[in-house]
Amino acid sequence: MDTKILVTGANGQIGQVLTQALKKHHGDEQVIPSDITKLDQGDHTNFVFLDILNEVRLREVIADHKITQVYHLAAILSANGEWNPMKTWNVNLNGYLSLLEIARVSTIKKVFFPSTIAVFGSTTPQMNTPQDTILEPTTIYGMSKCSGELWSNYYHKRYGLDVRSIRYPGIISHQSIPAGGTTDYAVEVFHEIIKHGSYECFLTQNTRLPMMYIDDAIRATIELMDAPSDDLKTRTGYNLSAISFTPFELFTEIKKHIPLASFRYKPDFRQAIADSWSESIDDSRARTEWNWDHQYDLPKMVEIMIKEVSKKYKA
Ligand code: NAD
Ligand code: AKB
Repeated sequence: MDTKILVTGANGQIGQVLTQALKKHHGDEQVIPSDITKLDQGDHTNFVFLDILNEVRLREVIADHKITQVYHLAAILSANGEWNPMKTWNVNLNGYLSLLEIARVSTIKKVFFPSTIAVFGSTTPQMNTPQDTILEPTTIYGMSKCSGELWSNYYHKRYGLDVRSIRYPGIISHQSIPAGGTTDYAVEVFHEIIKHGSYECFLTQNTRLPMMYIDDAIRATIELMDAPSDDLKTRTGYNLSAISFTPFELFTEIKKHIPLASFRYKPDFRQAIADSWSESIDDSRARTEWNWDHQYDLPKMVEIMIKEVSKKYKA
């Protein structure tokens, strides 16, 4: 059977870039992007409206397109999740359970579930967080993703469904302006500095968090999904790491390019979320089992972000 890929939440920060990368990798016609809203601009090829909570429609889209793989990105992120915990649980976990149940008895052979560093909590070792560790998240987003990981593992062990997952760190990209997450400051800052020359950060200057440039995240996702199944011993979520920095370190790097840039700090409720997460991650298992290696460090990421975000505002 031909590979046919459904991407849910395809219009989000990761989805927009991943959809294009999947089209390049598998062919335009093989990829069906879906979301609850349509983008104003950009590539709408094969786009379908799909609310992950509409099980009937989900079943219909999978059957109509004879879907064989799903990249299930649809979710509500950490900061937004706290405004409506029940809705977040419903979208992030119940939506995922409907998909797993359909996958078990349909044409679907492989599922990608994006997990997150939000599965960690204040009882998790914060430095070099191990793969197998204490998972006691305190956000509803982290709780839903932690449960999602356990369900992924269950469906793999019990039904042989080929579910693969990465615990993404905060993703930094220039293609869209993310909203609703705790790591978003590291993207927002580029837009604000380039537009206005100043930025007020919602985290304190010494809040260290694991981060990753989008190209590394997309390559990791496709490499994990292409890896031989027998090599993958972890069916909850792989720890994945690239860079780890504080707002102060990021802003110092930005100042090397834009010396007049000014920064202030005004922590809000997102500070407590960030404080409960890890500072750095041990991803040696991903490096051993499917040869993961990051390519972007802080200086390289900052240079590209300034160049690409500047182009947007010049245009
Ligand atoms: P995003 O918020 O930018 O995009 C999520 C998309 O899901 C949006 O386009 C939204 O319209 C869609 N969506 C929301 N509710 C839906 C529903 N009921 N049905 C269908 N679609 C719905 O998120 P993102 O940053 O692109 O993240 C994608 C995935 O990766 C998420 O599952 C997220 O938890 C995970 N992740 C992201 C990051 C990051 O830093 N971006 C880090 C860790 C994990
Ligand atoms: C968020 O901040 O909620 C996301 C994540 C790390 O999962 N970027």
